[in-house]
Formats: sequence, C-alpha cells, structure tokens
Amino acid sequence: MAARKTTKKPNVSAEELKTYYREMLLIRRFEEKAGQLYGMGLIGGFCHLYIGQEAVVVGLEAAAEDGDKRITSYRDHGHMLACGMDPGGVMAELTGREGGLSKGKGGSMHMFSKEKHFYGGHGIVGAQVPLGAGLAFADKYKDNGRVTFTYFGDGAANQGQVYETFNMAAIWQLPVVFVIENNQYAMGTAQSRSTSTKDIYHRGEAFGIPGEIVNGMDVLAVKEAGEKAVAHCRAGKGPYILEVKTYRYRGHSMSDPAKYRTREEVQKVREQSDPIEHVRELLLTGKHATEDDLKAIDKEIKEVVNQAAEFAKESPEPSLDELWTDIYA
Ligand SMILES: Cc1ncc(C[n+]2csc(CCOP(=O)(O)OP(=O)(O)O)c2C)c(N)n1
Ligand SMILES: [Mg+2]
Repeated sequence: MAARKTTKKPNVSAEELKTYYREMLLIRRFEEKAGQLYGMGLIGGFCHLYIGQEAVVVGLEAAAEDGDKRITSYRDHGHMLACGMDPGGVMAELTGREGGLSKGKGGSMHMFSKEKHFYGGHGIVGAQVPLGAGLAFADKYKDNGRVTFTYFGDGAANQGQVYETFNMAAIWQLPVVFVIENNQYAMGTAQSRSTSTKDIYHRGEAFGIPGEIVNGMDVLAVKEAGEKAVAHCRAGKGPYILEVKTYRYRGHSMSDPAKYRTREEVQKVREQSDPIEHVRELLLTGKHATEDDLKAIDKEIKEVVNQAAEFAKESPEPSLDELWTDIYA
C-alpha cells in the first residue's frame, strides 16, 4: 500500500476537502458505534465493519452523478452512508427494528434504496458482480447515460462468476465500473495465500477491459481514478476496473479473533496511511481549517451517530404481521 502523501498540493477546494473529511468520519464513527452496540448484544448475526476503507466509497461517490447505481457485498454500511442513506435507518436495521431500512428483516447485509439507487447488500460472496452487470445492462438498454459501481473484494475476485461477468460486460460494452476493494484479506486468508498475483486488475486484460491500481487510502486519488473510469463508461467504451488498495482495520466480522495477522501490522497502517488523518493533515497544513473547525465537525458527526443509535434502540421490534409481507410466495 502506498504511504500517505501530504506534499502534493491537492487540486480541490477547502469545502470539498471538508466534505470528504465529514463523510469519512461519519462512516468511521458509525461503524465504531455499531461495534459497541454489537458488544452490548443489541445487534445479532453477522456484522462486517468498514473501518479503514472509508476513502474508497467516499472518493467514488464524489465521482458519481445523480442516478448512478451502486451494489456491493455484506461489508456495506459505508456504501449506504456515502450515497446518502439515513444513518438512523441503517442502524435500526442492524438492531433488527421496525425503523430499519428493511423493516428489521434484512439486517446488516441486506438493505436497499430505490431513491439512492443502492442495490444491496449481498451476503453471497461475488453474487453482486453479475447483478451489477445486469443493472448496467438495463441502463445501456435505456440509453440513459448512467453508470453502475459494482464493488467486490480481493477474495471474491477469485470466483468464476466474476470472469463470466467480465466477458459479458465486455461483449456488451456495459457502463459498469468494477471496483475491487483489495483490503488484503478474505476472512482470515491473506491475499498472498489465496491469489496467484499481487495485483488483480490486470485480469481484465484477458477480456479487453482496461483498469488500474488506485491508492485507496487517499480519497483524492480515488476520486480522480473514479472520474476517469466513469468518463470511460459514459463515453460508451464499456467497463473499467479499479483495483483499490485498502486495508480493513477490524476483523472480518465481529466474531473474528484476528489470529492471522499481528497487531503491529494493523497499527503500522493506522499510523502511516489512515485515510481520515490524511485529509485532516491536508486541511490543517493547507490552512483550510483550524483544529477548532475540525473539532466542531467531529462533534456534529458524533451527534448524528448518537441520534442514529438512539433511534435504533428505541424503534420497536417488527410486528408479527411483518412475517407475511415482502415475500415472494
Ligand atoms: C459463495 C460464498 N462462499 C463463501 C462465503 C463465506 N465468506 C464470507 S466473506 C468471505 C471472504 C470474502 O473476502 P473478500 O472478497 O476479500 O471481501 P472482504 O470481506 O475482505 O470485504 C467468505 C469466504 C460466502 N459468504 N459466500
Ligand atoms: Mg478482502
């Protein structure tokens, strides 16, 4: 993973930088709170936190336009918050309550939003990849200029369905950005143990799909790469692959004892490449914000997250009648 860069003068406004800071911080604090509620027994089942990977979604959302679509795996809270879904609705879904975005019946891995064009939340590794191509197929058919961001992990990238999808997306020149969130682990398996090559994006070459590596700890680099990928898709040139090198600070899920890596390894990334610290430094050294300005943002975000947690605790359990709604048969 590339080390943090602070010397390069960023080509963004102070307001934009503050927005990215705020959005990444919201994800981080939200996930920390979710971890706490899980520890208190208020969240059951699986819960996969996104801490460390915040710059990936925030950077790509900065490159998206209204009406663009997104679909991802079970590690999905960050994607939902970054596309503007309500933190209270997401948190209440985690606690399985009526006020949750899936009325408490989907949980952490299964939320959707028609309004924000968020198509899940998928617990089956890799399953969202062909679905993402399908969403892009619909847009191509409608000729509406929309692009679909299809996110998946380094582990998922070893699945056969990913390459069937690459083939079809290339044949049909679908407007889809395949985002490989390479956080270097698939559950407890390091990428070096599961994947034959260090980089994954070049597998697209076999299908004629261009791609590149992106520093996923630098929100500005992600945004820039995202804009390039989106422009490629909107120009009708077909799919594009972004392999975003990132790192997950927490275990795979809340029940992971994390014996497959050292504390020092995690600590080193936190100290040297944290994506939020990166923007914080840019804001301070560029004199775009003072410590007090950033403290005020921190306070504001804490308040949003506390309110989401209160809502998630106070919302009632779904009524028994809900057993018979939203089902196919
Ligand atoms: C088809 C399928 N196989 C196995 C699993 C169990 N499983 C859940 S997550 C995971 C690892 C995926 O790793 P990666 O794609 O790198 O995503 P990350 O968790 O790092 O975000 C596995 C094997 C599953 N959910 N679905
Ligand atoms: Mg992974």
